[in-house]
Amino acid sequence: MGFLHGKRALVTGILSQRSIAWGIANAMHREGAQLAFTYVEEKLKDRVDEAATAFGSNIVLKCDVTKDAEIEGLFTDLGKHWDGFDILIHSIGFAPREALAGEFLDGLTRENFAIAHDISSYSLAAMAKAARPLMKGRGGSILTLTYLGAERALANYNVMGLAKASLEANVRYLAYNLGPEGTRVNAISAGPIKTLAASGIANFRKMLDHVEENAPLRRSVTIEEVGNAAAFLCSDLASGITGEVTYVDAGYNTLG
Ligand code: 0WD
Repeated sequence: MGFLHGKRALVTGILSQRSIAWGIANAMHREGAQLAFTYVEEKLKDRVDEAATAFGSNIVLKCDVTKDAEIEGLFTDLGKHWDGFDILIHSIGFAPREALAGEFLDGLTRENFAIAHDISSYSLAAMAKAARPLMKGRGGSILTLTYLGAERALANYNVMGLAKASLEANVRYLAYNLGPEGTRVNAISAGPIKTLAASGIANFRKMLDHVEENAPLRRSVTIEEVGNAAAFLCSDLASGITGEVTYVDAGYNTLG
């Protein structure tokens, strides 16, 4: 029996089989969790339907996190399938492409800043708030994905680094807020992985090559490795861990 047997998990952010969320869903399915999924817009629904089928689920719900009504509606709809659930995977991030290339100040506008923070950080707290009645008192777990650019100035990551710094603070405040009712909140800081979102970052291949040459493991990480760590962090095996950022990056962050 898998270590997530009996757990129900809502997975956001599946866009393709390359998505980090795919690796997470795969590991959670293997460990016995029941899964539900979200999609952002109608034209992407078919892909998410395919993922759901692959993981034995028929719960696929719409949620564009820029819309309050869709966040509320998501959990109202989920409540019709499940009277409660245990795991919320937030694998959502976005910044306008022009903000993810070249100089930080060149791509900086009030609008780019707002969009990056709204979709990549605010959405975690907004989803946690709307999910609260369904997650309360179950020993549940919320997990998001962050990146080293939150703590270090990295070329091209720019305004997304600010949004990820906000996201990591968000994890700590949510963990403090939801801890008394038994819900844990954590982040995985993943090393660079070639996904659709990553391809929006200028010179992404260079970042990947640099990690592969220099990380202690001399390679990058896979969505399977992030998925395994996510399954652990959201399981009862990690019942003492909350408010943390866990690195799954082949050790890259430990370099001086
Ligand atoms: O190297 C990487 N790939 C890393 C990614 C390293 C470290 C962290 N991350 C983070 C990302 O910043 C993101 O938070 O992991 C998370 C998942 O990213 P991913 O798996 O790399 O990317 P992808 O498969 O493209 O999924 C991200 C998704 C969106 O895809 P697009 O390409 O459409 O932006 O976030 C979702 C969407 O599925 N998303 C939204 N979901 C709900 N409402 C919205 C929205 N408004 N916008 C984007």
